[in-house]
Amino acid sequence: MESILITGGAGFIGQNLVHAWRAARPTDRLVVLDAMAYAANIRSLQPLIADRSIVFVKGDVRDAALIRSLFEEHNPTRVAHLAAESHVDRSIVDPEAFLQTNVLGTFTLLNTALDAWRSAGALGHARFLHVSTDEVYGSLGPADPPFSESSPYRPNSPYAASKAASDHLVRAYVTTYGMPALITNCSNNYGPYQHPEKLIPLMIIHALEGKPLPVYGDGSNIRDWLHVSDHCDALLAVLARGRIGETYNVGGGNERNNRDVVGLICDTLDRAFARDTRLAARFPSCPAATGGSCRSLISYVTDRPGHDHRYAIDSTKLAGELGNRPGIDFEHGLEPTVQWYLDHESWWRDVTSGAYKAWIDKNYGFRIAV
Ligand code: NAD
Ligand code: TDX
Repeated sequence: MESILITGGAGFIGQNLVHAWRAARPTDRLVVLDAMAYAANIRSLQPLIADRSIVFVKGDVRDAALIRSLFEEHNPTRVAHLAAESHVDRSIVDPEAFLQTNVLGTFTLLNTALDAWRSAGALGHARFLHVSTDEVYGSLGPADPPFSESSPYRPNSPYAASKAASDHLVRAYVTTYGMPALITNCSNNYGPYQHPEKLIPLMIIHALEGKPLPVYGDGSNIRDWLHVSDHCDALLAVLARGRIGETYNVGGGNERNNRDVVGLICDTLDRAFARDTRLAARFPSCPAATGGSCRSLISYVTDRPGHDHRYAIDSTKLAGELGNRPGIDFEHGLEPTVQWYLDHESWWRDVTSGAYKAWIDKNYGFRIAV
């Protein structure tokens, strides 16, 4: 049995990781720390909190006194650090929050974990996993090889720059202080519990509500889609068997451009409405409710400033060293993801009320059809 601290455990990947960890290692003590910022939701964790299979703490990774007290009380020897501001468009509107959480928060957590492990003589067997992104490597041209662990850092958005800074801090702590840390840089995740500000849930929900599907620019930008459960498997493998001080890239092997992704979402929804006639009564504004296609809602709008053209990940190192490979191809992962949002309407209605509406006005209000 081990004691694990998961930060950002109420976010999209965090919730999936908590469930994956519980299933894979049921006797471990899981302590989940999350500030419960706008993207957080603990509904799926509530049964685990109620039956005491996890300890949930609402708090900020920048709060050194709180982190110290968590180490004193629970003695975690594993940390999975996921807490972050994670949305590129928000980083363009309000970069400061990204520097606060992603840079200062990572610094505080690293520093406090190092002190605690040093005092407890635990540096030799502890592990700190910093969960980062492929966006630190910048953007690829159409013919470039995928990003490898030795690709240069060329972050283009304030989000990517803040994650790059946090990666550098982790690396510096390994080299300077012997911090037992590892870094993963993964591609775009999708799956259950993703906040509706991100491409895939946003498009599903807009289509259900009969709203325009705002594709930035000409929709030719390419992302490498990784199902969140494949990502969680990779995180478990790296934490268990990765080499200290190393970086592992995690990709899905599913490069798709945004035009195709949005088209596939539309086709998947059209099929779901044809299969299940009750959907028309639940979502009467969706074109598929009256026999039309969700594709009619696609609208090309003003591009994201500094929009990275293409991400692709070379996961050879992860597969070769740890035997970990993604198992879910995009078309097979998308269908149940769309179904999850159809089955969890009250979940996304909750997270798309209030402040979310203000964000949609702010981010999409100025974009014009192109
Ligand atoms: P998310 O935005 O859904 O969740 C982030 C969580 O961190 C939220 O629950 C939020 O409340 C919490 N948080 C924010 N600020 C905090 C603070 N100061 N203290 C404590 N908690 C705080 O993000 P996600 O998509 O789950 O991403 C998780 C991690 O994975 C992030 O580090 C992100 O950079 C990285 N990542 C995500 C993707 C992706 O496609 N989603 C891809 C690559 C890397
Ligand atoms: O309304 C939209 N229209 C659109 O065309 C939105 C929200 C996005 N897009 C485009 C921008 C990107 O090319 O879709 C693509 C995906 O966008 P996001 O879902 O915002 O993801 P991205 O910017 O690629 O970043 C994601 O992957 C890397 C995560 O949000 C990051 O946290 C992660 O590090």
